[in-house]
Amino acid sequence: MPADYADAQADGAFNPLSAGPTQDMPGDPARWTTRSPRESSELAPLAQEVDDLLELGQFVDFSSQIQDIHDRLHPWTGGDTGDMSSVATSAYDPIFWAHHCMIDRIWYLWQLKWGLTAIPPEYLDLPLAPFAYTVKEVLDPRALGYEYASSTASAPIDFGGEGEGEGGGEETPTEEEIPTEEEVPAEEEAPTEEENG
Ligand SMILES: [Cu+2]
Repeated sequence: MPADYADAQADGAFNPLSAGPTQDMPGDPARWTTRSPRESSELAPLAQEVDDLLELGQFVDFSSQIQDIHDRLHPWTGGDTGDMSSVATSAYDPIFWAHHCMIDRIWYLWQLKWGLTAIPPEYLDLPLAPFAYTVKEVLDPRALGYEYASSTASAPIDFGGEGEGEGGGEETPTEEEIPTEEEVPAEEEAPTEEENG
């Protein structure tokens, strides 16, 4: 368990990553979440397993193995009594969100490696109730307003037209499309009168 999540205190105050408040549930009054993590050594093979996972070109293999990796982290963190071991309470633990972000990131890295055409087309229009989205609408995190840092090298981000006009969008820009330093105006450079027209 990383200290950022395990330590109850940070900078002399309560560490909000260490536990979260639950709400009143039948037979389980509002309280703070708990964990009972297992041995760190149990997680040692995971890094290699994730590398191997990204080499699986068949969606069905990838999907079942990422589900398995996801499933193992819940009881590892929660142990016999902790909230991460229970579907009803796991999302109250702050570490749940880091765990699910990592699963989502691996899924995105797989998409970047194998392409959207590797996803069986019959899944793309399935609704994701209760949300007003279909599968194909949530494949690209950039469309949802976020991005994963280590994935930006191969997939430039379009921040929505605030930039200098080139280099955004879906495709990796070709060399001619990447503006040279002279072509990119300095931010503080005011337009001349002629340019203002
Ligand atoms: Cu989960």
